[in-house]
This record gives sequence, structure tokens and C-alpha cells, in this order.
Amino acid sequence: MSSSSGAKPTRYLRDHRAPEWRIDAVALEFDLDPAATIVSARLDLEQQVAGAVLCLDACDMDLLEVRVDERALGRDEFSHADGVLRVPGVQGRVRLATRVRIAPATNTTLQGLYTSGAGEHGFLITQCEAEGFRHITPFLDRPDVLARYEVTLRADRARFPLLLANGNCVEQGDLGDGRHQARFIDPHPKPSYLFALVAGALDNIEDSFVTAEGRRVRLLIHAQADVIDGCGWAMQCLKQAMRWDEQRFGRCYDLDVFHIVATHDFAMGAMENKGLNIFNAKYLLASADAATDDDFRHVLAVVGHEYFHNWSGNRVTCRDWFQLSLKEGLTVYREQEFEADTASRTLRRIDDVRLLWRAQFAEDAGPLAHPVRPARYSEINNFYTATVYEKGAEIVRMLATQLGRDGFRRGLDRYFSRHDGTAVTVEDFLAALGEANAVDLGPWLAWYAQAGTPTVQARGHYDAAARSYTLHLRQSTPPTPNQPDKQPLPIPVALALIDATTGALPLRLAGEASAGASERVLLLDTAQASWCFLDVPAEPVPSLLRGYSAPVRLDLDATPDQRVAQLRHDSDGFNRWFAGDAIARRLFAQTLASGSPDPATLQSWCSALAAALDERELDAALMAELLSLPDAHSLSGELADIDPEAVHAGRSALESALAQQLHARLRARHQHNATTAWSPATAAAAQRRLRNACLALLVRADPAHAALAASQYAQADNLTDRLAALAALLHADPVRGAALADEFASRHANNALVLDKWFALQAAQTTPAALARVTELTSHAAFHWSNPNKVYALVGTLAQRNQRVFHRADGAGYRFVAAAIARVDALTPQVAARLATAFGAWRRYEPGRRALMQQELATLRAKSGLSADLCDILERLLA
Ligand code: B3K
Ligand code: ZN
Repeated sequence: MSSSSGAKPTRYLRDHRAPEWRIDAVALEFDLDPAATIVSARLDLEQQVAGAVLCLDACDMDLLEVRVDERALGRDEFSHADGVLRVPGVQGRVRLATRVRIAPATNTTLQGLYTSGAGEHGFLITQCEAEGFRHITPFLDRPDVLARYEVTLRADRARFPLLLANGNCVEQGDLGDGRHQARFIDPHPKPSYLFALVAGALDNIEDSFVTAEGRRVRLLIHAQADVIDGCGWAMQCLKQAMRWDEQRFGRCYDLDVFHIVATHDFAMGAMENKGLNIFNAKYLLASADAATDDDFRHVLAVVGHEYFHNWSGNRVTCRDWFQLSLKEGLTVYREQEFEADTASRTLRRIDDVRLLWRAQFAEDAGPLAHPVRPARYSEINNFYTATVYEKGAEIVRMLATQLGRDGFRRGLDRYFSRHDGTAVTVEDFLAALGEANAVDLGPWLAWYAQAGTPTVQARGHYDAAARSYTLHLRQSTPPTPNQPDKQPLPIPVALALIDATTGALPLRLAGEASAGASERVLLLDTAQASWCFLDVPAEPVPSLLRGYSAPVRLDLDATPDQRVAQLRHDSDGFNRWFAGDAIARRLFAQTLASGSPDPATLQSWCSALAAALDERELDAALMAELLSLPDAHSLSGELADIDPEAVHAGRSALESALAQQLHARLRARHQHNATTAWSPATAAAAQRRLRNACLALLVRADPAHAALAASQYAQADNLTDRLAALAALLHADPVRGAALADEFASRHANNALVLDKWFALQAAQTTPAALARVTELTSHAAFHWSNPNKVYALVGTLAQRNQRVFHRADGAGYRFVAAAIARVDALTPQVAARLATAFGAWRRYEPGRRALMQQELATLRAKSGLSADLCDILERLLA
């Protein structure tokens, strides 16, 4: 086989077959040693299809022994090649025992069993989702094989005092020779991707929780001694999440203990292993001096997310990996609602929509576009995407909107009780929700099957004589790879009609006897439809997609005045932001097209934001978001032949214009919002958010505000304010900024996570010197190519968040990132593949850059020895 055909064969949803063998019980024994760990497994198997040969997944391991019903098999009775252990000649019920040797110390892929940290501080840890378990022991490594696990861990006591696996610990003991052991039983059947073990010298904090069912649960968070102090916030979040899931969705925890373990060496955010969550330290640690307000929010969200998986994913799991969004979309939705109920609903919604537009709409508009339930995949790890997660969550949100709060709860109750302990499909999910509400949700399957971002065109017509307002809605979805033709989708459009004097009008549709509430949800489920509202005294401002009720692009023919009115008066905070964002985009488009924005629109936009700054009642976090323009990537979203220099210039001009107009108010707000003593409370964080949004604009209005930034830096008692001040200073006065950046690095030299922010901040600088600095930083003592947090902070920020420098006209940004991808691929293929998606929009850039990117991708693709993960992405990018 030639080295340039590394991608795995394609799998198709339509080819799915039920497993030919079942595994009822698993007993695993680990003799743990970083250099050579021996894994002994005993599987109780039962053949489901007569004549089916037993084939187990088994990768990267030395097979030492295979026994069937206690008899050791000869070498000619099985084969082990290409990741498959084949045992022909067995049938019915059999007990298969295997013994294998694996080498965690040299496993840099961060899947399977590997070591986190170096030297005597290193500890052993696992990551199995999606297909890591097959690197630990031979198994039917697919999510629809659910088994009960009993696990025994044995290791050197001094080096590995803590031994953890899923479930309840039932026995611990000394083995002599300095070794000890612990045995665990997980009573809940689970798929292999939820298996986990941890062994090492870790500290912990402990708390407890009594469930609504009366179960007392021990809660433990384990981390290395130097960071254990940062785990208190996560513990608080965990208890909040447990209570919230009981109250909002009636879901209780089901084991006597719940562990969370922190590691710095993790390819993603966190992992929901049954009873033993493993977290990237980035999403677990939080303290005033070492975490920003956004970090505090992310810890809340991710702790919640992984905990909520205990039902949406673990108790009810996916039949196959095509159904991944069944657990991820649903769990992201639950996480969003948790944060919305616990902290700020509007801020969370704006964040989600910004992410959806930046990541998911971009994905849907390029060569990597795929449906929420993909019809095919080659490497499943490449499908943990914004589409599966974020668009998947939007579908669940639309269903919740459509069924109403109680109806959705009823439906989820039905789903969990009907399918508890089984592996199911999207069809099962829709059937449970539909049956509990006596509606047919069949048409919603199209949202899972069809890729691409729909556009909803909205045209309103006011008839003064008839006092009626007619709204015409029309939907269309552009073609995507392998899907040229699109069908209409059910799109819930939440709407209000705003009257400039009276606010939102009570709504009465033609055919209705009287007016009802002032907000309602229209369901557009055909290519086009119209609604006629009666008793409308004057031409209203339509407020559509309130709360962003559907993941679509809105093409609304509102006048600038109508948009400004909405920005000023809409009763839905999210839609005020939505209107402001639409105006900013329009001004940006005008700047790009003709060199400057329409002065009247610019003026009324600035006036509306000035008025917002004067509103005493307005939530400070929402105000901060109103002041923050879309980033360059987001502004480029609908452009063809993108010229990054023009985008940068247009955006900067708009930002400066806004800053100059609001200058006095920004200063006042910056001063007024200085908090006295730091607290992580939502209101205090909102004040800091506003203060720092003001500072960011002030330095754009006038570099003389460098002094303000410097003094904020000096006085800051928390990382949010310090980091924001540093960012502002780097913009206003790069020389002083660089000196302060050095101060920042030495102040936080011992904190890996804070240094990541320092790396990222420098990789986000849009000045021409930024690339040289980033290159230099790859030699910094704290930078490691094997650590995903470092690679994402430096290379990821440059490639995904710094359009101007990544897309330098001379191609130097592309060369740097491509070389980094090749280097990372040799260590952590999943991370390399993710970095490569930064090239996803290459065809939408102007011809010069397009050619440079194509060249870089082709050169990378031609290299020998690339991972299957990276090959898959490169082939799809170039197809
Ligand atoms: N389920 C994990 C993601 C696993 C990624 C595997 N490549 C985290 C989460 O979504 O909760
Ligand atoms: Zn998840």
C-alpha cells in the first residue's frame, strides 16, 4: 500500500448491522506499569448470528495469550492482524480470555491508556471515546455492545497510591512487594467508550450530595498537588448541576461515588466516563488569579455537560457513531439551559449564536459540510464537529420550542424510561418525544439528514387601510458536498411585532376571534408561507427568530431605521443584540463595497448604542456584547474572494468610528464599573465584561488610553481585568505592551493554563511582526508540541482566530501552520486533524491566497506516514 493513501475505508450509515456477538460480562485485570502494562481480560460472549466468526478490535498491542473456556489456543487457532483478532471455530456461549501487553509511556496519541505528565509526577490515564478501548484490550469496540464491568487494578503503591476505575470500589488490599490493588464494580451496563481508569499520586477534595431519591453520593475531584486549590469552584458547579438535573429534568445520579480527575494532557475538553469523568485542567481549575470570568463560566458549563451525559449518553447511549449527535446535541442543549438558568441566559445565548455562526455556518459552507447525522465517515474522531454539537443542540432547542417546556419534559421522560440501558437512534428519540405529545415528529428527521444552512427570507407588508400586516416567509438551503438537492425543513420562527410607541403588540392572526400573547411561534414547514396579522395600528417592526429560534440565516428587508428601533426597544435582549449585529454587518458591507459606511446609518447605530450605555437597567453583560463587533472570520462568513486586508481595514475603521463617537460614555462606564473586591458572581463578572469592552474600544479611539490600560493592569486583583488590560495595551502601545507581557509571563511562570493565555494573546496580534513572534514562541521552555493546550493556544489561535496573519499574502502563515500540523501529526493525530480544518474556507479566498493554500494542502497530503485522521481531513478539503 502506498504511503499516500492513509485514510481508513469509508463506513456508511446504511450498512449498519446489529452486532453478531454480544458481551454480557467483562472482567479486566491491569498490572500497571508505564513501560509495559499487562491487561488480562475475560469476556462472556454470546453468538447472535449462527456461523458468525468472532472478530475483536485489537490495535497496538502484543498479544500474549488467547484462551477459550480455559483452554489456551494454539497459534493456528486465531489470527491477529490489521487491528483485528480473529477467533474462528467458536460458537454459542464462550468465555474468551486474552492477555496483552501495551506501552502507555510511549503512547503520545492521548487515546487508549497513556501517561500524563513527566517523571515521577506522571500518572496513568485513559481516553476511550470513540475507539480508544481497542488500544487497551481486544473487544467488540462499538457503542451498541453494552456489558457489565469488573475491574482490578494492580500497581506500585508508592508511585501509584491512587487507583480508580468506573463504578464503586469494592475491595482494596496490599500485595506485598510494594504493590497494591483495588477492585471496582460498575453495576450499569455500558459501552466500552465509557471505560476509564486512573492511577497515580494525586491530591483530592471531597464533598457529598444527597440525591432526590435519598442516595448519599461521595464527590471527589482529583488533581496534582500544585493545582488542587483551584478545584473548589468545579465542586460547587458539580453540586449545582446535580440539583438542576433533578429539578429541571427529573434525572438523579445512580452510583455511590462520582470522581472527576484533572489532566493537562488531553486532546479535548473533558470526557463523561461512567462515574469517573476526566477533564482537561483548562475546564476544571478556576481561581481569581489564574482564571478569567469566561473560564469560570466554562467550568460551570463543562462540569454540567459531562455530568448530564450520565443520562443523555451513558444510561441511554448511541447505537452507532452516526448517531453521535443524539448524545452530544442533547447534552449541549442541556448544558446551555443549565448555564442559562444558573448564570445569564442572554449572554449564553449570544455566545452560542456567535459560535454557531463562526464555526458551524463556516463548516456548512465548505468542503467539510456534513449532516448532523452523517451518512458516511472514514475517521469518526473527525466528526466531533460544530455541526454535530452546536447544530445538533439547535435542533433539540427547536424541538423544545415546538413542544413547549412541559411537552419537551414529558418527551424526554419517555425517551429515558423507554430506552434506559440501551443503545438507540435519532428515530427512537423523535418517536419518544412525538408519542409523549401525540404529534408526528417525522419531518424533523430532515434536520438530521440534510447539511447546509437554510436561509429564511422574510418580507413584511403593512396595509394601513386594513390595519393588517402580512408576513411572507420563504426558505431555501444551498447545495453541499454529496447533497445537491434540498427539501424544506420545519423551521420555528418566534415572532413579535414591535410598535414604536406601545412596545410588542398582542397578536391576532386572520381567522382568530381575538388577540393573544405578544409573542408566538410560527412553523414554516413548506418552501414558503404567509401569515396575516390583524388590528395592527401602525407599521410595526418585525422581531423575528426571537431568542434565535432556528439555526438559519435571516434575510429581512428591514430598513436601517427599523433595525435601530429594534436595537433600542426590542423586549427580547437577544434580539436587541441580533439587530445591532445586523446593522454592524450592513455597515461593514458598505465599507467593503465603497470605502465608507452610510453616514446616516452609522450615526443612528452609534446613537442607539450611546442610548443603551445610558440605560441604567440594562444588563451589563448584554451591553458589553452590544459593543463588541463580530470578528473578522464571522464578518467574512458570507463573502466570496475574501481579501483579509480589506476585512481587517473595514472592521478596524468601523470599530474606531464607534469608539470615537462613544468616547466620553465609554470612559465614564469604564470608571464607573470598576469593582471593589473580586467575586465570581454573575453580576460582578458582567460589570467586568462591560468595563473591559469599554477599555478595548477606548484604546481604539485614542492610543493615549494606553495609560488607562497600564493603570488597570497595575491595580487588577483578578485575571480577567489584568489580561484585558494587557490586550488593550498591546494594541495601543506595542512596545510597552511587550514589556508588560514579559511581566505577565514571569508573574504566572508556574501556571501552565495562564501561560496558555499568554501564548494565545500573542498569537492573536494582527501586526506584521506577529508571525515571527509566534515562531519564536514555539521554542519557549513552556511550549510543548505534545501538549494540545499549548498547540491550540499558539498554533490554533493563529490559524483559527487571526485571519490577517494566518492569511498573509506571502503565504508565510500557511507554511507555518502546515509545518506545525505535520509535526503534531507524528504525536497526536486527532489534534493535527483538527488544526487542519482551519483551511476549511480556502476556496472562498481571493485567487492568490486560494492557490497558496491549495499548494500547501497538496504538499502536506503528499508527505509519507501521515495519520488516518489527518489524511481524512486533507482528502475532504481537496476533493
Ligand atoms: N464525549 C467527549 C468527546 C470525545 C471526543 C473523542 N474524540 C466529550 C463530550 O462531548 O462530552
Ligand atoms: Zn458531550
